[in-house]
Amino acid sequence: SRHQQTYGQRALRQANPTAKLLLETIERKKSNLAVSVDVTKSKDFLSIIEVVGPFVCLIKTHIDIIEDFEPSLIEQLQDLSKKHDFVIFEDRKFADIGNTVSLQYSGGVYKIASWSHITNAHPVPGPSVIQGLSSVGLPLGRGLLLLAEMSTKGTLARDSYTEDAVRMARSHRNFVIGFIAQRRMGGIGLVDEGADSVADEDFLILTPGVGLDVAGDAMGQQYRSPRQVIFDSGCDVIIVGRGIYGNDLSLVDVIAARAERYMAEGWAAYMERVGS
Ligand code: 5BU
Repeated sequence: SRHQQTYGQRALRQANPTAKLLLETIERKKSNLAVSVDVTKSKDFLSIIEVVGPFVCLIKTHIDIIEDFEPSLIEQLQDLSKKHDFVIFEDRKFADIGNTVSLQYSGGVYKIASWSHITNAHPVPGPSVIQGLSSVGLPLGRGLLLLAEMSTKGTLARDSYTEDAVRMARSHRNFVIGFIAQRRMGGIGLVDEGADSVADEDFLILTPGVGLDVAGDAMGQQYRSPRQVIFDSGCDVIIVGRGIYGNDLSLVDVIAARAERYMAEGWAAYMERVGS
């Protein structure tokens, strides 16, 4: 039984403001595409976001790879988020004790909690990583994704580790809005409805490792198509990086055309899933 409710229906039942915002944005823009902007120069970062902005529900960042970072970059990112109506997700992958992650999330150079609607954490430290991040993010209305699975060859995030991640999320439903994973997990609409499923929970599943033209890269990345991710595996958001901006920072019209193509494929797979 695949997840057949619409994004809009699901938005109505979300208590976390960020989960609601993301589902409403997807419905409004008719896009379940997130673009991961993994470039090292501020200028390229901003110009890619300006081009793909109209086609995405979310922009995913690795802010610490920007070589010429200045705080004004964040203001420009926030301006683009308002102009193009997308949610911001800093893919920080926190993985330390609660006290340390709370400082990494709120402070340092990047002050991630002050601007990123969503961030993520590895479950490896146990529930304390959620407690630490939640102490900062919950009062700000932020949302957290747990890394239940990864897209890489040989990932250790599988089997009982993945199941424990779902249990950890379940105990922190006010702040944990879903998972980075390769298939739907938790609650209604499970692809394989396990004994552990809870009928009324609705986690968001954001899925990296999406590409239409190549099977992977030279460093263990593995790609699947938007249809495999959204229709076959019941995930909610496709995350695409190099498949859209290219390895050589292609021309803007090429980037726009690719974003439009992934958006169309992601939405068609969703329409097929909900049966309309
Ligand atoms: P790509 O260019 O589409 O391969 O970029 C994928 C992005 O998603 C990149 O920023 C990774 O850090 C991120 N990612 C991933 O690829 N696989 C995972 O399992 C996780 C994150 Br978690």
